[in-house]
Amino acid sequence: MSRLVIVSNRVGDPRKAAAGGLAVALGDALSTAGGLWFGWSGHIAEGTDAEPELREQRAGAVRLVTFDLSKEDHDSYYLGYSNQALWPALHYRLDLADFGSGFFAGYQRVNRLFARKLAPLLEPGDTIWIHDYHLIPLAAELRRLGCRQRIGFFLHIPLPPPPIFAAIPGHEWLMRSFFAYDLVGLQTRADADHFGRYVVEEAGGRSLGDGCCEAYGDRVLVRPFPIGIDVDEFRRLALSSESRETERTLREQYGHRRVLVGIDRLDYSKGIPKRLRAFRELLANYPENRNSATLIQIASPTRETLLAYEDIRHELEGLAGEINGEYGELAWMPIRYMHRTWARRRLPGLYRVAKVALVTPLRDGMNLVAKEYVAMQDPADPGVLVLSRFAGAAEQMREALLANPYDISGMAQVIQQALHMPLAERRERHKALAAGIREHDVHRWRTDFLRALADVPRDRPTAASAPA
Ligand code: ADQ
Repeated sequence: MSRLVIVSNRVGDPRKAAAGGLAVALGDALSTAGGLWFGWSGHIAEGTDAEPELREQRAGAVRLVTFDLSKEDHDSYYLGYSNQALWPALHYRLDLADFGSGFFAGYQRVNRLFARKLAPLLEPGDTIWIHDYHLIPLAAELRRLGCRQRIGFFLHIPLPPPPIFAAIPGHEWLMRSFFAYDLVGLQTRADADHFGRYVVEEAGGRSLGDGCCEAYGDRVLVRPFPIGIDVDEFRRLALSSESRETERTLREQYGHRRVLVGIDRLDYSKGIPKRLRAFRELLANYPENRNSATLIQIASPTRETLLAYEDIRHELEGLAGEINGEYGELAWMPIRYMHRTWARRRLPGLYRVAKVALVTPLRDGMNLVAKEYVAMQDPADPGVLVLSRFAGAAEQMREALLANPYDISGMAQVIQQALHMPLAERRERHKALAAGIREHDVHRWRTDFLRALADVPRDRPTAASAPA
């Protein structure tokens, strides 16, 4: 088996349970295969001029190799192009996208830096797996340096339809960059269809079937690989003292009430304000839930320095305060809002106590919280998952109660249905959902992707696609 080299913007220590779908899924992948994980250390270097040095740590069988970014590179590549241009645009939020001057140059410069630092560490037989929107052009940069290894790419966030993708300045260049890979993995069939449509409608190329796309005189294989969770690992977490203690405390505190839960990074794509508004509407339209239903919303801090994130934070604090002010009683607060990251070990306890999970993003690549919630339910008396039809997970999890997060009254109705669903229906839906998350777990995701990458026929010149 060839050595696996994973490249992502941030390198996570697979021994530590981190908050963030990417770190969790890749930690699982690397611990099994061994190999090298390469990326930014998360630190900003003092001074700006010197070429950054590589640092190496070992985590069991895995080598973790990282480097620092200069402040300028961090601001333009990471905060700028990745998180103020690509993140909103790929989540269909062109209104929030800032294609500011200097961002794009920083993005190109740092991708070149990644390639320059990584290329000397590579061995001829390596399989390279690059992750996410920060590093779309990395394969093209590596090809330019002569790397001929198999290189796969996985996009953790959505790939929007052609009219939205084509609004990104430089979209042609971005799309050409995908063609330097052997395999491009996307979360859903819909994302893969969008890619194929762009190739035909915007690039004048052809979709040759079975995910093979042809354009720019080159070919790339583009397929959906829906990411999953490690069901057993997550269930084991439920046995930890932290999880059990959390469950016990919550049951004591909320024993006779119905707990609903929302767990997200505090990001505008997650639709938290609309969720809170729907919960307010539930209390207004269905008064039997007053003094009974309690929404525990945990929103972990993320990208705090960006204005859009500060805005949403203030909006949420205001909303939670308003709703509690309007409906709260001395002995009951409708919303418990916490702006912090919960230790991963405590999450199972919270999922188990919740009768309903509200996973209602406006747009999400997949959403692993939906899968974690299902994994933690008691099959004999399971809770109900309310899932946005715009989460990638909705393509697989059809037995959830699907909701349109833009329709506040409709969402309130769905929450009401979830809170009052008969046991037989809850069991039936849960059974199907639990089978699905077990079948499409993180191991299946990893092995399907790596097998497809190993199987790509290599009958093309590998440097052909590097866009200028
Ligand atoms: P994220 O946007 O980070 O990931 P998600 O899939 O929900 O979203 O993963 C979140 C992970 O972080 C889960 O394991 C969850 O338990 C944890 N987490 C979230 N909020 C937390 C909190 N407040 N406290 C503690 N832990 C928290 C990106 C894409 C997703 C895609 C993943 C994986 O945006 O669409 O599913 O990558 O590909």
